[in-house]
Amino acid sequence: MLNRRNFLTAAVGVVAATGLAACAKEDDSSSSSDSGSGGGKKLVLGFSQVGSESGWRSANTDSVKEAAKEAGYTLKFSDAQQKQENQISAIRSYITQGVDVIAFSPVVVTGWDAVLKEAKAKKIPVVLTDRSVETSDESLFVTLVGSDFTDEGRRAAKILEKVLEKAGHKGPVKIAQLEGTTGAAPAIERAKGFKEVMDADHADDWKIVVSQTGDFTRAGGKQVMAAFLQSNPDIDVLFAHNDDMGIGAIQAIEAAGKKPGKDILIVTVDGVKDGFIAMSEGKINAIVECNPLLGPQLMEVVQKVKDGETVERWIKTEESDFMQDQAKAALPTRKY
Ligand code: GZL
Repeated sequence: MLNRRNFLTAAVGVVAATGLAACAKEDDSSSSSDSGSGGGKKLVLGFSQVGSESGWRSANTDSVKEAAKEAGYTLKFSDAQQKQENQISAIRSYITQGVDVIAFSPVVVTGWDAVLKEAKAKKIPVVLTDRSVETSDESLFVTLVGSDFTDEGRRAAKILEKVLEKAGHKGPVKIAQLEGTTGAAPAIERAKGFKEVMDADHADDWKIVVSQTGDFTRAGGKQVMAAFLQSNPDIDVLFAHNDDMGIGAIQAIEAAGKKPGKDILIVTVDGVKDGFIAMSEGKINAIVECNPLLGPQLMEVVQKVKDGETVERWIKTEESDFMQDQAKAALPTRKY
């Protein structure tokens, strides 16, 4: 995972990787490297997607496909159904096919070095999108196009302060946390960022009384929240790592005869349309946005990498945060 510490060490990686990309460019010099804008060989991009587990993921897939079409690239796309082995197989297949660039959103942070070394050996540059990986060899990927999940966790805690104040909550705060997919960068980092603020500013009044993965799905959120309510009926707040688990949890909260957004205050991450609808209905109290529309930025970077240009090590996306009273006004212009 990229953070300030390894950001600097990564700079070296960029040179190595760029050199790699340049090699890739050289290897391609035999065939014209035109990206299809005016004749010549179209850039071929191999993309391995996590799956279709959430509204965020669907919007992200649409953005990648539309942007590749717009750029005139040949896109080879695979849906891994949230299984790392499927992503590794897809990446191996792209290597065998000799694509120009490989891009993927790694379902979990570990277990990628072997296949990324195979791509490096074949001089195929790799771009991470959405989620990052943990690796000791920073030259195994050129850049990450995606959000700062740790900051999203901090933002969730900060906006929860506003939600609690608006709700007039006094005294200790018992928090349930619905975590994303175990081992996934957004799950690890959102929990880390939230805890940073909690430890710094709320060590004596906030407590995470229960925390478990709902795997970023609605079904997972509903099932785990129902179990939470059995073991911890006096939960004050739910922090869900994505809207879909929050929406699933709302169903469990209502089935238990409680009012989501009132009896249990809810903060989620993503900002998909259904999340905004739930917020406009008063069932979610605040949403920390995580932008899935990464396609255009990704295609721009892919072209630069193919052309052997130096790119930033982490290309972050712009994001906002929304309180419940902003939901209705924001809904008509939401792009996903
Ligand atoms: C975040 C992304 C996460 C979303 C979930 O960038 O990886 O995965 O928050 C999605 O909705 O399933």
